[in-house]
Amino acid sequence: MIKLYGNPYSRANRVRWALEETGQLYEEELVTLDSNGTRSKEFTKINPNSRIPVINDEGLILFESIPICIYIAKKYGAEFLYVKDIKEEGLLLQWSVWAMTELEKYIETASLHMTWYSAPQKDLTIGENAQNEVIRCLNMLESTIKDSGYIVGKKFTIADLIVTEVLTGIVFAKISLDPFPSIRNYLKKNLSRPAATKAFAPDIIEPYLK
Ligand SMILES: N[C@@H](CCC(=O)N[C@@H](CS)C(=O)NCC(=O)O)C(=O)O
Repeated sequence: MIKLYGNPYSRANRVRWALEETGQLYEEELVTLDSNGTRSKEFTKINPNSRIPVINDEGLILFESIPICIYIAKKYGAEFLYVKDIKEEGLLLQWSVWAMTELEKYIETASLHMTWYSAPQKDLTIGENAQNEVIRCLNMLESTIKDSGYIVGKKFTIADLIVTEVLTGIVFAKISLDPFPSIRNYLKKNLSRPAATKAFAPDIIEPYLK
């Protein structure tokens, strides 16, 4: 059985959702983000990078959430979560990497400075600059999904799952989705999937189901 090391308020959510989509049996070991969890000696033996998520699939230990999701999609969901055409694969990988290195990076910075930090760490200028970058990313995404409702081709793929899961953090970046109707519909539709309902703690997806 696949083992997931994660917790319900972490990037493990995208991996748990991918596993739920495939219907594979898996078990999750809860790992906290502290010296008893990610930073413990025991966990560092599993992931020397001291981060969750990690999976163990038949002895293969993988860390980094995006490659894990793509591995799960290709191995266990190739017919429905992945694509066959090499050009579509290029686009799927492009948007998946973009979700982490662009969208997520700016959502995280905006969230830290607009919601989580207090003085003296809180810096509204850094927060507002990051919000502007998120809005730039949202404009790109809005025009990409406007016609088909999907990132690649005409079906839900692992790229939609990754982008959607990254966007579940946007409430903390204090950015309204009102100017982005396609993205609002996209989040509602994707987070209403039965596998998403099973994968997420209800309070995480609730703001996007209205
Ligand atoms: N790029 C990594 C980032 C993983 C990451 O930052 N995970 C956080 C939880 S969401 C973590 O494990 N932090 C450990 C800690 O703060 O000790 C991925 O996408 O898997």
